[in-house]
Amino acid sequence: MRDINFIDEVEIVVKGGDGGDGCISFRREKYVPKGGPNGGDGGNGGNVILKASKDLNTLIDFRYQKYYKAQDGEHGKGKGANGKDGKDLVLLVPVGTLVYENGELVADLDYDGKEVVVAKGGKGGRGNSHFVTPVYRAPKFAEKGQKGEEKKLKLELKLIADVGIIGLPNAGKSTLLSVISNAKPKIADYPFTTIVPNLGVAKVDYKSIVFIDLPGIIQGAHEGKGLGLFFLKHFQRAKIFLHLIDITSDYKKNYKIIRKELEIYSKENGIDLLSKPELVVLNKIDISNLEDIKKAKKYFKSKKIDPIFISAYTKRNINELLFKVKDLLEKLEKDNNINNQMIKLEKQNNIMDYKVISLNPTLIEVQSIYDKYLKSNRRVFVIYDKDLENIISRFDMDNIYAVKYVNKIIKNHRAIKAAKLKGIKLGELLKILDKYFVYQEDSILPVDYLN
Ligand SMILES: Nc1nc2c(ncn2[C@@H]2O[C@H](COP(=O)(O)OP(=O)(O)OP(=O)(O)O)[C@@H](O)[C@H]2O)c(=O)[nH]1
Ligand SMILES: [Mg+2]
Repeated sequence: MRDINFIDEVEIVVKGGDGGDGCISFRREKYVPKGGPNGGDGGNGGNVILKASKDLNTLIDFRYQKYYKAQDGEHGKGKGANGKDGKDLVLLVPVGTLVYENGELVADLDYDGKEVVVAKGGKGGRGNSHFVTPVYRAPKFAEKGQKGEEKKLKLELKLIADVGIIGLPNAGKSTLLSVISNAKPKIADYPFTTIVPNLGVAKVDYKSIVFIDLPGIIQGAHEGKGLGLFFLKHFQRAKIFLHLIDITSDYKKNYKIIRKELEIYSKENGIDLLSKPELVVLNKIDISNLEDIKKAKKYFKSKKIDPIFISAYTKRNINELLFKVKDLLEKLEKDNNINNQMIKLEKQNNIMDYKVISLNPTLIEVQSIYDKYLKSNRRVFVIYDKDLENIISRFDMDNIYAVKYVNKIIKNHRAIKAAKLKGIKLGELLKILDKYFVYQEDSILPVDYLN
C-alpha cells in the first residue's frame, strides 16, 4: 500500500529469553567441615507473546525494529537462592494478524485480547543440590539454562470487519463511514481519496458493528488500474458487503464493474468474495429526484435486488440502513451458529495456541573426519535429535561429573540406539551439536582434540 503508515506484512525475528544456569555451591558453615550442595536454580527465560489489540490497525511498529527478545532468566546463586524468571515480552498486534513460520500458518490473532506464545523462554537450569544421589552426595556440577526458542516469523494483517464497504471512487464510502461511526476518514470530491482501509465501529441497538471502508475500485483494477486490488485481502474476512453506488452516476454500468472485478479477483486468488451477502445501497439521493429513484428501484428489482436509498451527506435513511445491516448480520450469525461451534472446536484442536511444526525425531548421517593423531580418516556418526541436543547443551562437557550424569540419563536414549542400528562400533565417533564423543560400552565420552 502507498500510505507508509499502513503496513500489512512484515517479517520479524523473535527470541524467548534464555534460562539462567543452575549454580554449583556448597554450604560453608563454621564447625561443619563438609557442607552439602546448595546451588540455587536458574530462573526461566521470558516468553515472546503476541497479543491482539482492537486499538491498532497497522503493523507499522514492526517495520523498523525486526528483532524482539524476551528477558533472560537470572542465574542461580549460592545459599539456595534461585534466579528470577525473565519477564515476558508482549507485542501488541492488530486484530486479524496471521502468523506464518516457514510459509505455514501457525496462529491467527482473530479477536481482541487473544494471546499466543510465539517463542518460548528456556527453562532455568537446576542447581547442584538436585543431583544428589545416595552414593554421590556432593555433586560438583549443575544444569545450564535452556536457550530460548528463536523463530523467524511473517506477520500478515487481514483486517476483520463485519461489513466491507465496496464501490467506485467518490461513491461516498468514507462519508458513510464517518456518519455511522466515530472514524474520521479523509473525504474529498476526487477519486482515490482513500488509499488504505479504514475501520469504524457503529453502535446499533447495543450491538457493535465493525465497518471497513476500502479504497475505490475501477474497471481494470485487477490489472493494476487505479489502486489495484491488493487491499481486497482486508475484505476477505468481512461477513457481508455493502455495495455503495452513486445514484447520479451510471449505476447500471457501475454495479456490473464492481461485481466483475470481485469475480476476477476471486478467481485469481482461489476465494469466493461474491458469495458474501450483498446489500446494494444507492447514495446521494439528496441531489437526485424521485423519478430517478423509481427508475433505479425498477432496474434492481428486475435483478431481484431490493436496494436501500440513502444520503450519507444529509443522513437520510441511515438508521434504516444500519438496522438492515444488523438484521442481516444476526440472521447470518443464527445460520452459522452450529457451523461456528464446529469451527471453534476445530480451532481448539488445531491452532488453539501455536501450531507446532513437528520435526523429524532422529536423523543420523555418517561422515568422515581426519584424525591427526591416528593420521587417518575415521567415521563419525552425526546425530540430529532435538531431545539429545537439549540434554548435551545443558551440561558442561568439560566437567567429568556432568558427563557421568549425562551418561546416566541418556543410557537408553533413542538416538544412541539409532546409532547402534546404523552400525556404530565401540571406539568410533559420535557428533552431537558441535561436540565429538567416543562411543564406548554404555557411555559416550567427549574428545577435545577434534573440536
Ligand atoms: N451530495 C452528496 N454528496 C456526497 C454524499 N456522500 C458523499 N458525497 C460527496 O462525494 C464526494 C466523495 O466522497 P467520499 O466519501 O470521499 O467518497 P469515497 O467513496 O470514499 O471515495 P474514494 O475514497 O476516492 O474511493 C465528497 O465530495 C463527498 O462530500 C451524499 O450523500 N450526497
Ligand atoms: Mg474514501
